[in-house]
Amino acid sequence: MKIDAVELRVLKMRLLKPFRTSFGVQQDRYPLLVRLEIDGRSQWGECVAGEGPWYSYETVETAWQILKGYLLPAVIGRDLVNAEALETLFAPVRGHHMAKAAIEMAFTAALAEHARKPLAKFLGGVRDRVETGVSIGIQSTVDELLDNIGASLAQGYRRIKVKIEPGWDVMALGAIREQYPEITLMADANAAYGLDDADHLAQLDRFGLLMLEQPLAAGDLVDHAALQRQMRTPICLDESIESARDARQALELGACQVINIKPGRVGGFAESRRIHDIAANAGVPVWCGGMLETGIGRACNVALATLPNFRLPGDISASDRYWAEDIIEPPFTLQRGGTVSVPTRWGLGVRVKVDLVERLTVRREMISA
Ligand code: OSB
Ligand code: MG
Repeated sequence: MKIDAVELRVLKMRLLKPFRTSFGVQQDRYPLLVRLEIDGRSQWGECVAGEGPWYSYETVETAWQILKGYLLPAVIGRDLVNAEALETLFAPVRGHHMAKAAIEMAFTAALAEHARKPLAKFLGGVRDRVETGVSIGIQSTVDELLDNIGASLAQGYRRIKVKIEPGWDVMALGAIREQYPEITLMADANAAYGLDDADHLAQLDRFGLLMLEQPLAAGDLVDHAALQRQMRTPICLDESIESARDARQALELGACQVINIKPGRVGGFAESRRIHDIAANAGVPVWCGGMLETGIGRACNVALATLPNFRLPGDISASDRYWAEDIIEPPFTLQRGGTVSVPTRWGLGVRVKVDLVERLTVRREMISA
């Protein structure tokens, strides 16, 4: 199959509520969408890069630039038999996995459609629904945090993840456990601590957390291994794992017991699958993270999370958790048991509301050979 041209767009979308992490607070999301033209048909994809270089060095601006300047010129007009062929053409560009993944995932969805299979089946998925949880940002008060958790549980979410940072950790988690001793609870620090905080972090052991996500800096595999030796709570890595190589080294070092896979962070579905397999062979469960995606990225995450070793609920909430109106149809909704149904139509499996996308677009450009 050949990609004839690619349209890049940035949308402006207001989050229903501001989202605060240890990096800062966010009210508007500027999703970068790609539309591949393949055999006269459109295939949409989403780049998950953030607005600023906090979670990753990649941003909406850098992804646009790397796509336009390097990645798209390397692939437009070339015959591509599979996603691995695309990866080979992208390989000379160091890093920039989110930019690469936007194309790789859209192209994989096109391959699935061509093979007349839903994306999940094309990837080797084994489920028709996936378990989801919510990621709750840092709140101004403990009361707000408890209200937020109560509302999420009432909606049917079965796993609660809360963002933590120094000053919003032991006290906040203690308050949650007092009110909700039994819920499946975990915390995500987004790299806000150092190994000097090991004694402090070890206090989290008493809360029976499902896991502690990314306590230390992205590059600190060795320090994560040292921290894991000092705590019972399983450490999960997010920012640290950008490739299958990172996953292998993290597991060899004992730096984590769980891996959060975000296909955008690792360059797409093919690399996600490799990480999935490495973890499965090591007996380590994985789950699918989220990046405040629109329905397009959400559909990709749902499909990926159907692979067998995605054994823990993902950050794949329903469309209405973040958006007043999603840009896809039908929107993702929460089903019984805190699950989301896997689309059964061929390819990406959801229809993009092109008129709405048009109205939300703040920047666009067509890239062709
Ligand atoms: O660390 O998992 C993270 C959102 C943006 C960047 C990083 C993270 C997150 C989330 C939200 O936790 C997950 C979601 O999309 O629901
Ligand atoms: Mg995280």
